[in-house]
Amino acid sequence: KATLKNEIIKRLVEANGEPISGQQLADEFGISRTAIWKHMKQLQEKGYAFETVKKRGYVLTATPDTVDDANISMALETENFGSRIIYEQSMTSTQAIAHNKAQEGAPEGTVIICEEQTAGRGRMMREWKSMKGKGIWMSVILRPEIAPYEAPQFTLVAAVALTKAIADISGVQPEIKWPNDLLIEGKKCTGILTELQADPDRVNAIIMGMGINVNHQPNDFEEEIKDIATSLKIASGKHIDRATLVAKILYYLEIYSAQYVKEGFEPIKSQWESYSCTIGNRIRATTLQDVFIGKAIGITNDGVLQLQLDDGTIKGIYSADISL
Ligand code: BT5
Repeated sequence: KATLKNEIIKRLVEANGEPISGQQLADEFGISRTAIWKHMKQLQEKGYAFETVKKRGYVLTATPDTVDDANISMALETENFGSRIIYEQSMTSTQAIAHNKAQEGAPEGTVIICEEQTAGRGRMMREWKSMKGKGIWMSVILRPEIAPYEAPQFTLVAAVALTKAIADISGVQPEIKWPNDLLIEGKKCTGILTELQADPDRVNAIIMGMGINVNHQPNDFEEEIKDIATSLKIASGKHIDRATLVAKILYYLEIYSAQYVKEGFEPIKSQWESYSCTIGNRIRATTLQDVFIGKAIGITNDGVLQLQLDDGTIKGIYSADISL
């Protein structure tokens, strides 16, 4: 049902302003004109607008400011990612739902996305603020054939994909803060959450969670994050079409995760380094057990951060919060 509506929208987008008659749509999709008319009415209720050119048919004139499946589908340029999209207005956490869907066998590239999360989360069960209609709150199910120890590298793969997509669509180039933040002028616009379903020697699924502040105004941010967060709109000065950005993220994510599986981390690592604001700086790394201070000198081919401590020894950091 949802996919037929998506197909209709796609058809009207591809028509590029040429009217298409109800009869023609009915013939193409093998349903009655009345059924087409009902779909059009439901699409209008969702925020799509059509001009009906007398006797000649429908022209699409507006799409809603949502990340619904129809809106994303019409911007998709992927082979496979995003061919299944699960969308709701409100979800507890796209991450929680993605875990269930992955367990039920959802294929690689399945996207879970919503307008608002009521229980969005970061690492270590921290809260992730997910204001309605302002951001991209989504999880993508990946099924790469890799060993569990390689999975943290996917955070870095996603960071590169996100950075490129954001730069393409907004014109603003974020920096990557190891391991899972994207920053613009020192403020966080994006957080990544990589979670696993794995056997001891094999990954069954990676649940790749991404939270992006897109169209927030400064006043939209909650008290707790107003000093540390920014949005693409604040940084670029323009309203961003979220569905287009989602499609671009899926495009790069598909390319870079395939490249990773085929060629390993190295080609992606050099891109990652070019966007990083961590490497070369003196930082403080807070791990679960300890605090280490030193100079971040690079990441290994496994994505492990190399920290040169003041006594000259080099410490590999697998997971931490970084501050300057
Ligand atoms: C992260 O955790 O940065 C990962 C965030 C992942 C969110 C996505 S949204 C879709 C999917 N579904 C979910 O439920 N989660 C994923 P971490 O590095 O632990 O950072 C969390 C910290 O970022 C919080 O403690 C706050 O300080 C800050 N924070 C919370 N909400 C924020 C926001 N909207 N923008 C910027 N910073 C925020």
